[in-house]
Amino acid sequence: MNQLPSFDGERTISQEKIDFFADNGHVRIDQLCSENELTHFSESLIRVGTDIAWNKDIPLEKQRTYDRAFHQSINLWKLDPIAKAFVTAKRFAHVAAQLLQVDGVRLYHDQLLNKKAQGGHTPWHQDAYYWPIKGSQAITMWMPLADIDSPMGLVQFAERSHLKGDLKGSAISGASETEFSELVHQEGFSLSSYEFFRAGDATFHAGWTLHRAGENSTETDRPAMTVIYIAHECRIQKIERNEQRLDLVMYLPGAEEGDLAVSPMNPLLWHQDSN
Ligand SMILES: O=C(O)CCC(=O)C(=O)O
Repeated sequence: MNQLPSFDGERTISQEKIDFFADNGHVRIDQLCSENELTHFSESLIRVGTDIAWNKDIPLEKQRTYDRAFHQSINLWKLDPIAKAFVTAKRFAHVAAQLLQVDGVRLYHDQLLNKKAQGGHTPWHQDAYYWPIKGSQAITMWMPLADIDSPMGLVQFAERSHLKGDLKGSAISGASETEFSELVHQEGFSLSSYEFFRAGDATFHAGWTLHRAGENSTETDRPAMTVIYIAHECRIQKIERNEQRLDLVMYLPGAEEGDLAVSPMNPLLWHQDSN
């Protein structure tokens, strides 16, 4: 622990990046964490995440479309001090706050998404479908923990789809892949992805940005860490679906509809007054 690099500093990003995110619903920030810094965290993140991934012992061919997409493990920060230092990094939270254009952000939750060698595609979906958060006040950071390129399954974004809000599609599944593929065609969304990532490069996407990822056709795993941030003064919306109710219980325990989105699971990670 003593030798961990510090993420306590801020990272100011350009107005161009902020505007790009507002227009397109995603943005890339190169080397948000340097490859060298990441080497201190990646082993622990992958180990802790792999230990708790619910589908890790089921052969790929026996899994549902969603589970075949990756081994998914949530809230690593509660289990391991090294994971906690990464997930609660002020540097990453500061970028999230600038993109959301708010003066503070809290943690919603983290996840390791380890797309296994020969793992399936990640179906089209909107993250905010699951969240009991009012408005467009949440954002996902996605950071590969190794160098990766297209055959390993990179994220594809439907440009400007976040501006449409809730597209009322299905939860992530074979059905969402079919429905949203048709919608992308109908709406004429152009698609965008980034071809190559060095470990520590990151993308941020808005909660309502429609996105998917390709399959991993290689023999090498594609581990990526995500951290979801919420604006520090956002509120809990009227619950419309079971997935939101489940998220509320798991990630905002004790909070209810209409309340500020705050619980012991949502530490304040960056605020302009504490700097
Ligand atoms: O890593 C992936 O395959 C998909 C990522 C994703 O859907 C997300 O971060 O919201």
